[in-house]
Amino acid sequence: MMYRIVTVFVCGLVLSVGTSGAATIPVFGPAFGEAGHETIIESLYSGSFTAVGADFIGNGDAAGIQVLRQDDFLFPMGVLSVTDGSRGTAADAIWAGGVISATAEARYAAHSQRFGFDRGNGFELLFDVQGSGTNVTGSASVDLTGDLWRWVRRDGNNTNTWSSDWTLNHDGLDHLVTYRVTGLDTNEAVWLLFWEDLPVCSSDRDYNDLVVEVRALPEPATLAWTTLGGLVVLVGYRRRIGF
Ligand SMILES: [Ca+2]
Ligand SMILES: [Ca+2]
Ligand SMILES: [Ca+2]
Repeated sequence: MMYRIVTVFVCGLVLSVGTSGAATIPVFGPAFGEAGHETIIESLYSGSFTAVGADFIGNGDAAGIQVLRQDDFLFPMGVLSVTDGSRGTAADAIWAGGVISATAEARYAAHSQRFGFDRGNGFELLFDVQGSGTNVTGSASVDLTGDLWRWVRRDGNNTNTWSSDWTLNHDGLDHLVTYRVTGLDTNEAVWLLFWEDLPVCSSDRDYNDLVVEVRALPEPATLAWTTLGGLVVLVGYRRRIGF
């Protein structure tokens, strides 16, 4: 198998694509006084985590929890299912299908932040983020069943709009680093979205400027069919036993 590396330099941006075509972008350490990804994850899930490659693995009170870095580039890019996507199935650019709730978890940035999505109708706001550090508020839920969308982060004054689909960003930078969180005591799919807010040539690429946790309920269609199946079974059972 031929090993191929493509390296692109734009204002110091380096993207390396390996044999599989999958790639992740580098995350730099946080600015002085800010929290990095590991610290933020530890505050979210109340335990100790260890960096293993680009992932964070829980131990101690967080044993069993894994925070798994998703692909930023994949060929083909694919569409990531918010309900059951996982690493290797699609890059984190375009998302599909589900009832989601999103909550702001951190903001380490001078700019104010807005968070929403675009399903082909332009920017739809989920919430404005109030506060800073991990003392932030902002949350919303929306039914995106049957939809395709890109996540969108904006400055509070609506400048510097960045899409999860980096091919749409005017500076060519991927502004979103995504993790899937597994091992939590929930049947929801849990994701962490870490955003970089500044354009490529002024960016410190710490990807902690806005952190959003997204939770997706199991597919309503699946629940509906499960419920319907249960009713059919119950009706058949009633007929057999005559009540
Ligand atoms: Ca990305
Ligand atoms: Ca930054
Ligand atoms: Ca920052």
